[in-house]
Order: sequence, then C-alpha cells, then structure tokens
Amino acid sequence: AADLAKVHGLPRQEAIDDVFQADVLTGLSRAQKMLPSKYLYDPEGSRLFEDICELPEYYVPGAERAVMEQALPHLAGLDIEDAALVEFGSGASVKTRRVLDSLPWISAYVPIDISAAHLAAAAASIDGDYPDLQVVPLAGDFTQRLTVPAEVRDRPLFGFFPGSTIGNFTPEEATGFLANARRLLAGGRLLIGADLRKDQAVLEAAYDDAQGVTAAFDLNLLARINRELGGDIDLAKFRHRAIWNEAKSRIEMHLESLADQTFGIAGWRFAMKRGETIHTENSHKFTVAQFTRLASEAGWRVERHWVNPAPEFAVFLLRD
Ligand code: AVJ
Repeated sequence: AADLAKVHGLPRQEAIDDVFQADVLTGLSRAQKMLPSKYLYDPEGSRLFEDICELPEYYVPGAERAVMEQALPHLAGLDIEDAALVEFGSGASVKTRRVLDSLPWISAYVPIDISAAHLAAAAASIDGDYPDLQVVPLAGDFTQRLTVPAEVRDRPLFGFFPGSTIGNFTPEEATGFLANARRLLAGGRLLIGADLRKDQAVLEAAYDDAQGVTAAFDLNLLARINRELGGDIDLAKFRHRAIWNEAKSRIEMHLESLADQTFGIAGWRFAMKRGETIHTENSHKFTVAQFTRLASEAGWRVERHWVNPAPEFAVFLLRD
C-alpha cells in the first residue's frame, strides 16, 4: 500500500490556478470566444460528468465497457511482469478497477489527474481496496510534459487513456499528447479508447441530453469562473448547444449568448452579442483508419484494436 500523504505534483496547485485565469482571459479575448475544455472538470463539473455517464443518450461508457470486455482476456495474456498502470485523467478511477481485477501483471498504479482533491480521494479508495497495489498519485495536467514518479521508473509502464478523452484534442494536440505519452511510457504500451463516427442525431443527443445534465455541465464552467475568478456572469443569459462539425468530424459544445450583454472577470470586461457563442469543447469522432494514422504520426503502431459495432467505439492497444 502507498503513502498517500505524498501526492506527487501537489505543490504546483497555485501555478495551475494562475494558468486558469490567464487561459480564461485569453480565450474570451479571441474573435471566436473559447474556453479550454479541461476546465470543465472542477469538483462540481466532475460530479456532473459522472451524471452524464449515467444518461441514456450518452452511449460512450457503455460502448467502451462492452469493447473492453473483448480486449481484457487478450491483455491478461500479454507477456508483461510487475508493471505500473499509468492512467491519464483518472477521475474517480472507476474504469480502473475492472482493469486491475483482470490484469494480473499490474503491481503499481499511477493515476494522473488535474483535480488534486478528486485524485487524492480516488487514490485512497483504490489503495484501500487493493492492499498489494502500490498507488502513486500524480497531480497535474497531462497535456503538459510530465515525468513518471521515481517509485515506478524502473518498471514496465502500461498507459491507460479511456473514455475517448483524446477526442477533446485538436489533431495537432492529439499527436502532441500521443508523442508525450510515448516518451513518458518509455517503451511501454498504451491502451486508449476512441469514439468513432456515427449518425449525427445520435451524437447531438449524446451531447445535449433531454434532462439537461450536459447543459448544466457546460454552464458550470461559467459558474466556476464566477466562483474562482470573481466573475459576475449571469448564467441565465446563456444556453448550451451541441453542434456537429462535419468538416472537422467533431461535436462542438458552445455556450450561446441569449442577449447583447457585458460581464466582468478579474477586473476585465467582455461584451457579447446575442447569438454569439463561447466554444467550450470539441469531441472528435474517428474512423479506425484515421486514428491509426494519428497514432503513427506520434510514433506508435497499433498492435491490436477492438470495435463495438453499435454504438461504434474502439479501443486500441498501441506499441512503441
Ligand atoms: C470525457 C471528453 C470523453 O467528449 O465525450 C461528455 C466529455 N462532454 N459530454 C466526451 C463530454 C460532454 C467527454 N470526454
């Protein structure tokens, strides 16, 4: 069992907060206003995202679970010993348990998450339930260059990046992430989930559900700006929209202004026209061929992949 008093990366939390303010002010100063989607996941946003994962319209978790069940028997038989599972964006570490239960060659776990509080709680819970597992949480932004904690540096590393979070990146960012992960995993493998292209109506419903949970998740980003940066944004003057962008093969989340308005954040004022939007998230949808090309641009080759037929979702096992 691990010493959880020592969460790697924690001293940098203030630096992370300053970057949040800078990113918000910069993003809202652009012609097309935007906010980086990673900021959707404060404690409230992470809780709302867990609710999204229970929605009938949001097929991603169910499709990924089904395809993971195909992959796990193969993975269990891989010739690996005493490996560390490195999870990018571990959240509540829910999907991890099935992996830990199925892969006997994992003896250490390195959850990486931007939300330090969420990370500590999830790591403690895994630590309690897996007494023989060495748990080494790493608080930080995995879109930045990270290094693996010394405790696990000499073990084989097995990366895990489920949920199609890779879809949040632009193609350039995705290649950058995959190249970073390849460096970090130092000769290891990466198991990664990627959502596939499918019917537009299915996609739009998945990102704009009937109960309005996704809308609350999106609007929480404005609430977070009010809470953490002293903003005075009136949430009632915005509505959530999910728009399929065919040319870029992605679902876009936007917050649309319902009126001509101005609002203040940290001493700055911003103006928006009625109908103007703040772009808050991209969720790219791939074909197997497209994703294989993306991985190869970062130096990975696809050792194997599994596909859920409908709703279409893929899991790729990448090898250095
Ligand atoms: C966590 C990035 C995989 O893009 O499907 C879900 C985030 N946003 N509903 C996705 C999300 C709105 C989700 N990922």
